[in-house]
Formats: sequence, C-alpha cells, structure tokens
Amino acid sequence: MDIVVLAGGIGGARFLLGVRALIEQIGGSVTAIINIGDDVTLHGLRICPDLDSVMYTLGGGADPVRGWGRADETWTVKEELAAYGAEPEWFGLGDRDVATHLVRTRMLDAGYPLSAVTEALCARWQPGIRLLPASDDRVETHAIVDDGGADDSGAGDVALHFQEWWVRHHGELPAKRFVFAGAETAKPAAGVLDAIAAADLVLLAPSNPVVSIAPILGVHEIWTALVEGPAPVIGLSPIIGGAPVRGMADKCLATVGVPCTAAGVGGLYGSRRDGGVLDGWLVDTTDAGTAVEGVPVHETPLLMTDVAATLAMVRVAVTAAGLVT
Ligand code: FO1
Repeated sequence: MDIVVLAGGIGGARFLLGVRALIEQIGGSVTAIINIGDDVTLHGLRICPDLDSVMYTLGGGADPVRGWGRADETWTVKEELAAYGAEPEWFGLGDRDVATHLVRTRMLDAGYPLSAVTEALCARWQPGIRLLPASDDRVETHAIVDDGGADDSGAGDVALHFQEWWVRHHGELPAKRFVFAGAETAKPAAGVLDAIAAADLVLLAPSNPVVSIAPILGVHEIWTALVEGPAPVIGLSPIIGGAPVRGMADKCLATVGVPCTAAGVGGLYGSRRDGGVLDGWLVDTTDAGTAVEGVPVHETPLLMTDVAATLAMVRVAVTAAGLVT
C-alpha cells in the first residue's frame, strides 16, 4: 500500500511513526509531504523545523521531551551568540542541530532544491519513509497582528514570521489572520504530484490545521492533485475533547473563526463532494457523535501515546478509506 501523508512537525512526526509501522507490517511506501511555512533563516542558516522534527524523530535522533531538535543536545553556539549579543536571542539553535542547518544552507546556496537537500540529509538519518517538502519554493507563514494603534483601519498591522509570533511571543499576540506568503505562486516540490497520483491513500495527519496543513494545501497544484486525484483522503482530528493535544491550534483556530472542536476542524477541511478535501474524518472516542456535513465520521482513540496506539488509529483510517490491511 502506498500512503501519502500531509504533516507538520512534532505531532506529524509521531503520527508518521505509526504509518511507518503499518507499512513495515503490510509492505508498501510512505511519502510525507511536510509543511515548510515555519522555515526561517536565522544567523545566516536555513532552518526547517518541521522537516527536521520528522527526520530526527523517524531517524531516532530527536529530543523526546521537546519534540524538536536533537537528543543529547548542547548549547555552546547559542551561548556564544548571546555573548556577542547576536539577535535573535529568543530562538535557540543546539550545537548538533547547527550542523544540519550548515549542511542544508551550503547545499541550498550551491543551487540544490530543498527536496534534494532533504534527501541528502535523510541519507544519514534513514527515516524509512520518503520526506518531501511541500515545495522547493519559499512559502512563509506570517501572523498578522495589530501593533496596538488606536483605530481598526488595518493601517497599523504588522506581519510577524510564524517563529517570531510563536517562539518569541508565545502565540500571545492575537493574530488577525495568517498569510502563507509565496503559496500562490509556489509549485509542488519534485516528487509531490507523482506521489499523490500513485497513492492508494492520502492521510491528513493530526497536525495543526491552520499553520501546518493549510500552508501545504495552499500550494494550488497540491490542492488540485488531492481533490481531483484517485486516492481517498482521510483526516485525523488534532482536537480531542475541545482542546489540542499539544501546541497552539486553539489560538490558530480562533484566528480563523473556527470552533476548537473535532467538528470545527472537520468542517474547515470540508467534504470532497462539496469543494473540500475529505472523504473521511477520524475523531477521538471522547468526541463520539461528531458530525461533519458530507463526511463519514469514525470514532477511535486518537491519543498517540505510543507507536502501537498510533498504528491502531492508522489501521482505522485505512479501513475508513475502504481499504484492507
Ligand atoms: N521552539 C521553541 O519554543 N524555542 C526555540 O528556541 C526553538 C528553536 C528551534 C530550533 C530548531 C528547530 O527545528 C525548531 C525549534 N523550535 C523552537 C521549535 C519550532 O519553533 C516550532 O515548534 C515549530 O516550528 C512548530 O511546528
């Protein structure tokens, strides 16, 4: 079975452990199409947090507590940068992690596309799945916040890079909206459209729908390939019992005016029959009775407590698609 997964970073990585476990049992392939909206250049280094979270987690090198960056990390570079007063001090790069960004930046500067750079980095980590950035072009998520001016004209709006909004300001500055700068003209990365066309199943990981999945779907040809493609698209709710398991999906959903519920996110993605993307929607058993117009809803435990629990929900997703494992 060939499975394509659209995913963000930390939650996406945990989910992909379950998808990889299924494919190890039944055979086939996993291609993960990863959000690049969080990517940022700091200290001259190109940093791709979601690609790296997935690569490190599936390669056995992620910090298990933070979920981002490397295990057994040290912070000498960060301390030395701070000693120089080199901004930004609010974003920490670990020593081991820096090596990844050095290799990536050097290859990008030499003219390799991000998809080729990712493949080269994965040659070390052997994640057991194919990792693709959504695009080889830049797509950057910005939070539009009010600078505190006296009127509501929008004249005082400021666009903050997602990392500045989330890491520096802890997501506490109310965002009026999110913009995926560059998405309108971005092309799918090499391999993305072929993977979707060849897939037996497409899964939307239980990642943040607003700042992880939406920037991927915002690449026009990816959206078209999904909604016009042959593979069923099954999503898993990142919201359980009215709250995100981790992260800032509640703040992001409030920004786009969507209730922080499994039904709200299912409705945001929408039914493929009615101009949306979903053929099926998995919600946690806590959210039994959830209804999404035009989309069959399936209830199953969605807490990714370990790989076995995640594998179990992936099996339910496969069954929901009308496929057998
Ligand atoms: N998150 C933080 O909260 N603080 C940091 O200093 C930080 C540094 C960082 C460096 C590399 C990397 O790949 C991720 C990093 N993250 C950090 C995580 C990241 O900001 C977000 O959690 C993701 O972008 C959201 O998916």
